[in-house]
Amino acid sequence: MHIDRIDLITIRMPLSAPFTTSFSTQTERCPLLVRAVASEGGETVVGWGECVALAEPYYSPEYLEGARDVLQRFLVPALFEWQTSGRPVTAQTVSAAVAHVVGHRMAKAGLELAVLDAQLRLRHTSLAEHLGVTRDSVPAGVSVGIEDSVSALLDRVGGFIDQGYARIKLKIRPGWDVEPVRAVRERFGDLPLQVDANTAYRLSDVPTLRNLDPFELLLIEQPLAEDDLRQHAILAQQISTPVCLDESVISAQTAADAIALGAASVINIKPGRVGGYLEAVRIHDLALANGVAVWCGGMLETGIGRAANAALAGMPGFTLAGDISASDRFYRQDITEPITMTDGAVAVPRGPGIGVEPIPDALADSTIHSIELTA
Ligand code: OSB
Ligand code: MG
Repeated sequence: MHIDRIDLITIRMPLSAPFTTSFSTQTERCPLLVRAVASEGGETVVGWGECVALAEPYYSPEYLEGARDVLQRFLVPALFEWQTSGRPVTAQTVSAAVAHVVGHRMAKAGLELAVLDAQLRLRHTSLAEHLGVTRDSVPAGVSVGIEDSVSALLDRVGGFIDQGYARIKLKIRPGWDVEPVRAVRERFGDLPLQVDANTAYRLSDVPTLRNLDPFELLLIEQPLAEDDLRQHAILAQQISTPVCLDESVISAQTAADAIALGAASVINIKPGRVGGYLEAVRIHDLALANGVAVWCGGMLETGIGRAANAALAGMPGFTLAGDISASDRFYRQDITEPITMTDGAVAVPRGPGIGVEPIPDALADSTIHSIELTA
């Protein structure tokens, strides 16, 4: 496969409602799409990837403009140099081609996905088939932001339950934890429910976190800081809610460390956070071998990343519902044909590659910045 050209396309998409977490309130999303034009044996295809870095470095060190800069100045040139020196460019070699760049996993993952999509399209294979996925659909969970009041939260959750979501995740932070969880349990009963703190607590908050025990949550996601693996292990001994890691797991190596330390009995796998779909698969395999449940997280993806996540989440170790919701959870208009939910599940895409592509008009209407890089 020859990569002829790579475009970095930044788009702006208004959110249908503000989304508040312990680290920020978002009203719009500006994803960076990676478009790879690739050819082989006289056939030319376009592969798409999505870099999930947020606009600000509040969830992880990466952010939109930084990701775009590192892609433009370091990652894409490194891939072209790798190709020019005669080494094969495939999704499996992207990580080696850019390994000398430290970190920047979301940027690397966006590039890898574009190359992977192109490669699979050239082989007329879907991502799901490539991953050995046999399921037709995956259960759809929804991540519900922090609201101004408990009654507003109950309205929001009720709306998602009416739509058929299979699992609800509540964002929490100190001052917005036990009360909203109790209210949701009282109103909606024993639905599959979990919480996500995005690092907002400390070990000294154990008494508060223990108050969540009676609600039999599926898990608490990332209660403590990203680099507090040992403290997560201590916390896991002191609460009955299973501890799940998100921000802390940036690679298969940290996943292995977290499992060995007892810091996580569940792992949220986000391909962007760990540097790509291939590393995500390695974490899946490791977790499966160790009896650790995994589920697929989300980063308010467009249809591009959402479709790829729906394929990944079909792998056998993904035994918990992911943050895999329909396009309309966040967007009135997606840039691809919308990802939809039927009977609480999202279909595993079966078309070539990731199975979706941007609708040209929708892409043009939302593009705010574009860079063309040629080999
Ligand atoms: O912590 O899982 C998270 C969104 C942005 C950044 C971090 C997180 C989230 C979500 C939303 O919870 C997941 C989604 O539905 O895309
Ligand atoms: Mg999370």
